Amino acid sequence: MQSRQESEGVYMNEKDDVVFQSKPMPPETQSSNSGKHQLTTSTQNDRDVARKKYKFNVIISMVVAFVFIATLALFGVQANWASVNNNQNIELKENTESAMRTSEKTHLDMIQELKEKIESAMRTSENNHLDMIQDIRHQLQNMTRSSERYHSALMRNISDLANVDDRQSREIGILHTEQERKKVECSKIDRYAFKSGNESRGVFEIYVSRQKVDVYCDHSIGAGGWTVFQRRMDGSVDFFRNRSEYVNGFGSITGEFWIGLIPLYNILQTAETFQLRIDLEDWDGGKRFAEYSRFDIGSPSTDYTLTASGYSGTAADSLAYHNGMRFSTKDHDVDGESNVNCADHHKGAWWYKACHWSNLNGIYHKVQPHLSNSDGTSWGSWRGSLYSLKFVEMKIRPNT
Ligand SMILES: [Ca+2]
Repeated sequence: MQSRQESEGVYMNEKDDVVFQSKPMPPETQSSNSGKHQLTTSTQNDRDVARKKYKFNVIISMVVAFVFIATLALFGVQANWASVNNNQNIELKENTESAMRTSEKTHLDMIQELKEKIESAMRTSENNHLDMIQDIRHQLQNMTRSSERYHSALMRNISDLANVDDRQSREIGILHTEQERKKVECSKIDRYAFKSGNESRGVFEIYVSRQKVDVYCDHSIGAGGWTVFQRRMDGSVDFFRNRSEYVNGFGSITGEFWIGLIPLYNILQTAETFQLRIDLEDWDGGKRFAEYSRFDIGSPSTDYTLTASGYSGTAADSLAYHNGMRFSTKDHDVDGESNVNCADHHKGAWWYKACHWSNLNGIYHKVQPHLSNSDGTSWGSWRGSLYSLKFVEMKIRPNT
């Protein structure tokens, strides 16, 4: 049996390639060519080989085609699966994206809502805080102003007190020791401990302004214990002096003297209340006295304002007129007469008003009556203001 290819004829060229001929030669032509028998046998083999090659090639081609088709099919399935997967992925992606968009929108809405709430709360809180801060600021300003006023007033008071205390401490001094506290005036010391004189009248040692000083004690009157703070007896001491001299004292303890406003004030601080006695004597040998159950002088800041009350005695009261007045000197006019310097006009130093009923620190005139401006050592209620007394002694004693 011949194949279709045999019938149509196949020839090998010089290179043993299979050549197909569209019009094969007729068999008579081939068989009639006897001279070429060997060549014919060889050609037949070649044809067999060619057929085998052809079959092989056909098989290979079919296999290749099958493989190609199978591959195409496989790719098609894969493509189809890929397509399906791709669609599913797209759908999943879209769903996911949708869910994400929804979630994102929800979160954004929630965030926006929270943000608005926080901002609202912050605005409210801020307003409240601003109100509170403003309120606190006002309160602080008020407190600061009050504190400043209080501090200013306090500093003025402290300054005033410091000035007074400083002046008082300078002028008065402070008693410290037990000994100092015990021997502060004549009623506190043994009348036989005199330095000069005798147990009735004499010089004793006490502590005034933190220093030992001699005072003159009068134990001859009543129960004794009088501390003498002023004496006039012979005109040997000038009493027309300035404030500082009257503050600190001057004169001779056994003669004429003024103990000093500060020592006097200091002694007056040693007991609750003191009494005052004034002994007077005129040039005719007459003697009178005036006693006051309450006597005191104020601190330096009051200019030693006089307190004298509870008069008794024989000389009548020439001190009541001066009660409550400040102590004036010729260089320190704090009297009650605005048009006159009483101390200067009446040549003394006293609790002048306008101006006096007594002037026991005035000029010691030895001829009476003197006619010069009532400037003598006068006690008006006894010998009048134009009479200068021969003897004057002022003394104090604590009330018991
Ligand atoms: Ca005056």
